[in-house]
Amino acid sequence: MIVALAGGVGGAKLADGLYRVLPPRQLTVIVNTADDFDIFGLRVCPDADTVTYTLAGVANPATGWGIADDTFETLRMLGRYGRDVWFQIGDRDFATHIARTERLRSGASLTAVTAELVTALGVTADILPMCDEPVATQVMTPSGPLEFQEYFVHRHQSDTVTGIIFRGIDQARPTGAALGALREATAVIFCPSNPVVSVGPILAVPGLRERVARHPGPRVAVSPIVGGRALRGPADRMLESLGHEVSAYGVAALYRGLVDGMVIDEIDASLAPRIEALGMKVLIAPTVMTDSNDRSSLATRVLEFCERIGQAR
Ligand code: FO1
Repeated sequence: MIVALAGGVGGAKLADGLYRVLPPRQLTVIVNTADDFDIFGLRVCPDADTVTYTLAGVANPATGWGIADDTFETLRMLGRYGRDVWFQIGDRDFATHIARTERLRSGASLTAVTAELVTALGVTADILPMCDEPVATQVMTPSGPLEFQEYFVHRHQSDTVTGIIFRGIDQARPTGAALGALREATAVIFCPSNPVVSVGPILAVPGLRERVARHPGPRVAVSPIVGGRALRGPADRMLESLGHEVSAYGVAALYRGLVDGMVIDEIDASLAPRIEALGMKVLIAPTVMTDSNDRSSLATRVLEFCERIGQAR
């Protein structure tokens, strides 16, 4: 069993590669839930849905999130009723949030509901929320604290980030399913997701960081920073304003003590000695995934790297 830790679109791409190259039922993805929020009375879980839709082969290829060929009639009507419609939810995507919210209100856990949605879409990987309790990322900015989607979508990540808070994290607990998957894991893979607001909340669930730190099998991270820039999203600007080096080395430094190996892009090959000096092995590989072949190739390279690290232990 391979456990992958993932956030949004970049993480979903590598998770998809792993899903394609691993034997059936050998992948568990633990997803960030600190981007989750309520809108129009519905619970929306962007990262869980992005991973689920991607593995199900129904994700919108243009955005990476949402559903391919979705229509937006419900949102248009909500706009006519005067609702603020900055968060683009398609009609089919709405169905996911309605189904989830209904089950959560009837008392089901987020883990159980997510499993139902994943199964209904024909995905045979396990996709596990990092915890069942609500956790919400708050972004500190010079204009004051912002809820994550307000910062990310509504304000287009244009604010300088001076701090991050995961509200509710102290009450969060690792789920039995996540702990069970980690117990079974032959390797743990940190997907190329934002280390601060995607992988960060997963590791902030009390007990999970420690669990990963003492994991007996190989643990490998793929850098989401390539050539000093985030492939998508605000990770580069966030790292900089929070005082971290904006490079694959900066990401490796954040994961020190948690991973045995870093996968960095060919363009960053010169960073290898500094990353090795952190006590990590380095794999230099093409990490930019533009199509499904890239996803599978990178996943294969990452799994081989895990195997080599495992054998050398
Ligand atoms: N991201 C956007 O940039 N704009 C949107 O309008 C938007 C809508 C949306 C709807 C459902 C969903 O599951 C995700 C959506 N996302 C949107 C993506 C998402 O908010 C972010 O990519 C993640 O939270 C960051 O990982």
